[in-house]
Amino acid sequence: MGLWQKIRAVALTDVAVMVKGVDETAVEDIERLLIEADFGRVSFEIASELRAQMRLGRLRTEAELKHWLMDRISGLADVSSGRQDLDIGDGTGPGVILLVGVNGVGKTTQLAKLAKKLQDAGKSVMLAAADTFRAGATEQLEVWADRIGVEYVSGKPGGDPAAVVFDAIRAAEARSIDVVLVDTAGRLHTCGDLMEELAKIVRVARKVRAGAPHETLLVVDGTVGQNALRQASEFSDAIPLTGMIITKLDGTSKGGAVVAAAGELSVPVRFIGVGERLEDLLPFEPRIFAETILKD
Ligand SMILES: Nc1nc2c(ncn2[C@@H]2O[C@H](COP(=O)(O)OP(=O)(O)O)[C@@H](O)[C@H]2O)c(=O)[nH]1
Ligand SMILES: [Mg+2]
Repeated sequence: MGLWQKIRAVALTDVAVMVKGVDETAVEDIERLLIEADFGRVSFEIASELRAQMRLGRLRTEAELKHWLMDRISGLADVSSGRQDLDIGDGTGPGVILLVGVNGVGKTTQLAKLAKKLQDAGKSVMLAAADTFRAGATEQLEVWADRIGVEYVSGKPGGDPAAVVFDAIRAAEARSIDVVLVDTAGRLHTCGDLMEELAKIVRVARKVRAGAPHETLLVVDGTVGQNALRQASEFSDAIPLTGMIITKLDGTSKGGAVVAAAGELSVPVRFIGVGERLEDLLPFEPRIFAETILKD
């Protein structure tokens, strides 16, 4: 059962509810359902606003309740201030886009998808394999680069990731390439070394190319629940984030946690990953997200 079906079941089956509007028990049930759907502390905010609506005698029908929740969830998800396009700098040199996040969230896959998107938009792209930590990470990126038909720069296994970024930006400058997409290592986000490594990558990128990194996107698995906020705040403490990508939203109406985290940190969600194929990356639309979360 989806979230909306559950809400409907607890809130709208009662005849009294239909007559008088959503009642206190129903509000508490909805609050619990939001918590279960990973909305975290935002659940309490939504519930208390719902309670206020209830006291005013609003939200008497199923349509009214659904509409109100939809507005509330899309408002919550909307920290983008309308920004959609990727910032790739002023064109005097390559734009630098960094993807960061813990292991297995889908960084390398989203990087490939972004490369394809940029290429389709007429941009030349270079991939930088700055995950020198995990065995096989460079090969995985090379396979994508070949498939998409873009260049890549890699380093030695165990080598300094910042050096790969340095080389990639220099190579992109020399070849007048528009965008460098940097893949980074994951490991545990609690690992201090990783955060230092990322901070160094940012410092080096900034030194080689003014304004770089133009985007630093945190990739978060949309199914991880409350871990999302912890991951997001740890990365955001270490390096400035310009956006988030929520992955693995195919076949799940989860993702509430990531959106709640985005809201809490004021870091906009920019894209969502909805599958493993190159075309499975969509711009994040708060309204569509809310509709998906609350689909019948
Ligand atoms: N279902 C689904 N799987 C994804 C998505 N994005 C990535 N994956 C899969 O998640 C796994 C880890 O992806 P990878 O890009 O290697 O993660 P990384 O460790 O962060 O670089 C792979 O099996 C991907 O195919 C997505 O949007 N949906
Ligand atoms: Mg990877």
